[in-house]
Amino acid sequence: MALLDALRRSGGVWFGWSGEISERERRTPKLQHHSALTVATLDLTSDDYEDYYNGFANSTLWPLFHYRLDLATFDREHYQGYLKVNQRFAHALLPLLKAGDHVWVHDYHLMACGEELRRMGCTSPMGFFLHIPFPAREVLTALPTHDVLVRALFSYDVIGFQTEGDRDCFLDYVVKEAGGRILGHDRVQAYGREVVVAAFPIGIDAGAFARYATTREAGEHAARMRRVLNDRQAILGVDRLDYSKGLPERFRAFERLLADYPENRGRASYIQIAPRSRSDVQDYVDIRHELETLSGRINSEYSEFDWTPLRYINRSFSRRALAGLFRIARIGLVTPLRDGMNLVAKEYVAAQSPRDPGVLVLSRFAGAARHADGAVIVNPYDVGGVADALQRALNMPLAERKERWRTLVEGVRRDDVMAWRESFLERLYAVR
Ligand code: GDG
Repeated sequence: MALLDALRRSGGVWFGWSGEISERERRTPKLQHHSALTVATLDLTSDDYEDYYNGFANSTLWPLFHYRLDLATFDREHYQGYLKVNQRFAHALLPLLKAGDHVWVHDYHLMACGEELRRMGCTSPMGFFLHIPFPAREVLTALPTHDVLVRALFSYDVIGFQTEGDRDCFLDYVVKEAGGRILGHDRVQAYGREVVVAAFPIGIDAGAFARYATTREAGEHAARMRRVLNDRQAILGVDRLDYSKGLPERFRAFERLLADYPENRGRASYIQIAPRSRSDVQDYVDIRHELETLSGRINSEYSEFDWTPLRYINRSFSRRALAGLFRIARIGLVTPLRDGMNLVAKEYVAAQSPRDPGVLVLSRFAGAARHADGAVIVNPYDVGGVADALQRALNMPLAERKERWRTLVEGVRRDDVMAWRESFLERLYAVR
């Protein structure tokens, strides 16, 4: 989404996994041409899907980088699968590159892709952007192959992180584990190379999202929701069903709100939209069961025949429908235990009506909290603290809501996806 319109304008190739599994290990990608944009994709084999995607990417790197050492598995076969797919992607990409091209690689699935491109003689300027947090050195070093992976990152010319905090963790590793040197002007030297390392906080297309919120589809969803709410206040969460998003803690915080502030019984409803993701990984099955149990408990304890406290929905909605729901929710509840940025927080802000904006309750552990002065910031582990914040937000006077929203929306509009993309590309284009 973030890159599509830039690629459409500048022309270029989007290259990645097709999302399909097939047993034939093709070396050449499938190409689809959309005027100046070419979409090139490769399928994964079922072994790749297990070892690379479900394995090293989503059962090792994802939990580890989100500080969940307890969930991370370390399996050599998974790691070999990760390297193999990264190499295969590099081999398939190389013939598509032309002189003067720039390569921008995204996220933890493809950290080792640049190294293979360089090994094959690719001299194009290459950038890498990590969408998820970069963990503290003490956490990263639990990964048996931490040094190989960080070394691989030094094949890129520009390494981008979501926040200064992530960048600092990376630099701490490079200096203390790899004997690297920080040279100033975002330049860092290690493993015999000099690269740019900087923070580029990602944003959204705020204008487009605000427009979604006033479309007919948005209005229809908002009206349906209003009918069931029947003048009650809505607390809304929208997250991929992932253990990093802090959903069990969030359910408990809502339960605590009803217990500690009983005036909200029959007056506030919590709607949680959580489309399933990575359902082949056991930890995702486990969290689903935990949430089903919790929502059942809360609803059976507090429901009235004319009031359902918690609506927990496991399917996805269109972006316009989401925008409509965001607009009428009094609280946008975004409480990940760790998150690179969290775009839902920004989308909630963009979708609000200036005349009657809602309140963003945001975890301090989301990258988005770094530039969110108008939000009510919470510690998601502190269930009672989140319940107190919900109570405060539910009772916040209109004048304060407006003031907080104005501060927030200014940031969301200024640090939008275009600014993110341009600031990264500027650094990449400056590479000689
Ligand atoms: C990773 C990092 C970083 C959600 N439900 C539906 C739906 N969504 C959309 C949201 C939002 C996107 O998915 C989720 O983005 P997040 O940023 O919240 O989280 P991750 O998926 O974990 O993304 C994260 C991000 O990369 C970007 O760098 O911010 O930290 O983890 O746009 O609205 N979209 C639709 N239906 C749904 O039901 N259409």
